[in-house]
Amino acid sequence: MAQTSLFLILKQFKSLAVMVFLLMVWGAAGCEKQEPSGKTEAVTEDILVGLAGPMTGDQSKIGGDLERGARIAVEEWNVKGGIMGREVRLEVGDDRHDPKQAVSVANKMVNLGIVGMVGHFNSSASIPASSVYHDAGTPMITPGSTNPRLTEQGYENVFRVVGRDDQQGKVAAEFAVKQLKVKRVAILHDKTTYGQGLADEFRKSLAHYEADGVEVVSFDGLTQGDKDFRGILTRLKEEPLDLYFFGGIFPEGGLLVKQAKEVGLNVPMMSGDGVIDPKFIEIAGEASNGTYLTFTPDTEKLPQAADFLKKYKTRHGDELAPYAIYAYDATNILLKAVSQAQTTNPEKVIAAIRNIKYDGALGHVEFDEKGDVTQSPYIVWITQNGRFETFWTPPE
Ligand code: ABU
Repeated sequence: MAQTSLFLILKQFKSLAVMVFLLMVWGAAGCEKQEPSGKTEAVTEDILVGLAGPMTGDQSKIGGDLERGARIAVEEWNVKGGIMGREVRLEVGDDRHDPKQAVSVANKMVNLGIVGMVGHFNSSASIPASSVYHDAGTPMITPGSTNPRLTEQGYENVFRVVGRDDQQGKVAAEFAVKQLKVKRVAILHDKTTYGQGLADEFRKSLAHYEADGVEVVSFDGLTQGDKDFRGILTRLKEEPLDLYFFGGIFPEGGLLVKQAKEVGLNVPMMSGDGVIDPKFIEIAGEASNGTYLTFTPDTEKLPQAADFLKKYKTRHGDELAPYAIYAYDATNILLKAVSQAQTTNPEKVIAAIRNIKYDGALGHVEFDEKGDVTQSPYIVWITQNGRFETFWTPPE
């Protein structure tokens, strides 16, 4: 089979000749070699890429998508012969979208000698974990964390291949006011770094339209993991409202729209990139129809995404996996940087990521001085007939 890598074949045979060959490759790769910067390379035969996200629990669909996307990238590099003659291997950590667990995963990854981290997904995990990677000098590229604070810390090792919630909140507010013509808006959030942060950004952007009579009538936090939001939704129903906004992730987002219909709150919900997952539609059923969401443009329409999507769907089926492609590109950027630098020395890999010009499945990626992508990617989607469809693109 074409994908059977040289490394797997080598592992099958324990002859003396193979052992000698492996030792030569290992030596040539400079395991534990001292780089000019003074930093010691990881003591490992393989090139280890870390990946972490919510692999178990209510957001595990996203964690699985990330892992499947990253594995395709790793496999493609190994089919090409690895990097510097070394096999690339993925080490997966489960942070359960819990900040403490994320720090624990980060420490484990650093101790394992990863060349860099693809992760974490949740901003509430990425931000505390980023301090661990920063102290260790380990590069980190998140495929999903959008809270602005992540790249505002001044950490030279931190990057993201997604946009930021200040950009996302602005697009959501512009759409709500100029397209939906809303005047009275309620805002809910899940009290997480991402959810409350996005809700704050949406509120800030709406404030620019106060002179047009736009008003935020309430701003309330829910508890992530709760299952019954009928109380607060019933209270919102008593208000004259045009829209309610939710900053949070699909498990709560799905319950909110479902229960809103049950209590008779018949105005649309708008939310962000944490809700765009097929599980949202599965949870909410028909009530999901008419929900507006900010996310990036449709990858199905990107010619450069076609090969990845074909490979992904052949292996894992047609179910939408919005963040798999982000993990795929993030992994490729990290590995391209290692390949360009021809070393796993973290300072050199970070410098290579900073200067990268990468044409991947999502298009062209370059990073600004903070580690953010140079273009704001957000458009508005709608849920219709049990599927997500692109709906509105902000004017340039
Ligand atoms: N940006 C989608 C949700 C992940 C996060 O930033 O927490």
